[in-house]
Amino acid sequence: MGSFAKAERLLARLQALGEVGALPGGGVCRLALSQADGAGRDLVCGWMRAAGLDVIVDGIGNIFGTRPGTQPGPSVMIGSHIDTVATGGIYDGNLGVLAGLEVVEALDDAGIATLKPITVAAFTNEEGARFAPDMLGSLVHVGGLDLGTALDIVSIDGARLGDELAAISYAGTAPLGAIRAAAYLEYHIEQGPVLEAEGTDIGVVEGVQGISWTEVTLSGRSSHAGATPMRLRHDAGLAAARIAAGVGEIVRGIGGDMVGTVGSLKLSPGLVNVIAEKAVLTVDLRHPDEATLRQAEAKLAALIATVAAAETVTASTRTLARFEPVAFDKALVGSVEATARALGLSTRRLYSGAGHDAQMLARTCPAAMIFVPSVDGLSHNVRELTQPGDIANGLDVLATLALDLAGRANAAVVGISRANAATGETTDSNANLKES
Ligand code: HGY
Ligand code: MN
Ligand code: MN
Repeated sequence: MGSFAKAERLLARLQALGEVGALPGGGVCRLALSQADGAGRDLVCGWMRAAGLDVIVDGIGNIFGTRPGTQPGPSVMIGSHIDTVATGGIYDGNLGVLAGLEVVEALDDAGIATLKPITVAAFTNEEGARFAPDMLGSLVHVGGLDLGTALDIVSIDGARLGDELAAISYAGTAPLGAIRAAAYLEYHIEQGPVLEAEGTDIGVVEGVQGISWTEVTLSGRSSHAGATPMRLRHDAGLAAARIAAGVGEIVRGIGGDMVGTVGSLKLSPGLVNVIAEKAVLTVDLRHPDEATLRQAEAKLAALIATVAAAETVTASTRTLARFEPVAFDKALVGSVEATARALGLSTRRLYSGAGHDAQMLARTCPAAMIFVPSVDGLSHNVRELTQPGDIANGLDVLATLALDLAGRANAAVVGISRANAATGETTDSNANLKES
């Protein structure tokens, strides 16, 4: 059945963008505001401009490409991100941005004018892997973090965000919030095992679980690994290991949907025969229920205090990200579901385990997400893969729903020019402009 959009061009662009920052052996590394991210941005902006979109960049580097509608006013926004983690795949985020581009180009190909503008958005630093917090660009876009504070954030490699943004020439001049969205759609891979395990085509995302990122710094005293009796040690390494193990116990103790991750753990001086004087580790806790997430955070704080006392080290913590669970607009979620089913696709509702820009846009307009299956439930892994047929399914849902939301301004005519897209007039004199 399908839609007016076709997956071939989208699949080719996913591969082409995946070449930017490609890792030997597969996967991609385009950490936010790196040179590779800059090159990826240049490629996507080039495609947007070639498609005739009006491209603007705001002060945090968010990119917006707009196809005009016949009526001025808020856009139907289709967005996601093109930055990746260091061992990322070619689909996470990129799929949503490039599918949005495909939708607007397919509208052109079909000669369809829309009432509302359609804007394709690529938000800065969604991953948060290099600069915390995650979903930073969309958070600034919706006014959840002021620009000055964001520009002064320092990365895990010691760089200032504003300097890195300028270094890749994406410190834009467009005012924040310049593009207002009437509705926001984000098409994304599930990044988990649910859809594949159930053989379901489309995930109808009801919301995003709460996220809590904490950086824990433990300070002890370095001394000789052999000559120092255990009773005299201030071993930051042992304390960090005990906390990391304790996170697993807390999470398993709460059970259910609770997840917790110690993704980064650095010891210094980090030598085989030196008791670590310093340890810095990150703890990522998530749960769909805010009260349960807070319970886990309280247990973590108690664990840190207990271990620090037992190992006679000092502990300090810094919150890197903290977002409460977000429920998407019920009516729009229902439209995702109805659109998918009308296309003959199977659906199931679920909450997103991963964070997404949609959870920020949801603060300002109805937002919803479309998920497609991840092979082996893998993401944030160079083996990330979603099958072409699944990508086509999600694109059909996105394209159909986006057109519904934007409203059709004309019957399909041949040869609509970019200049006339805003009026719905045709350049093809033979075309019969039928009332739509
Ligand atoms: O961390 C996340 O959930 C997302 O990948 N930024
Ligand atoms: Mn993502
Ligand atoms: Mn991600």
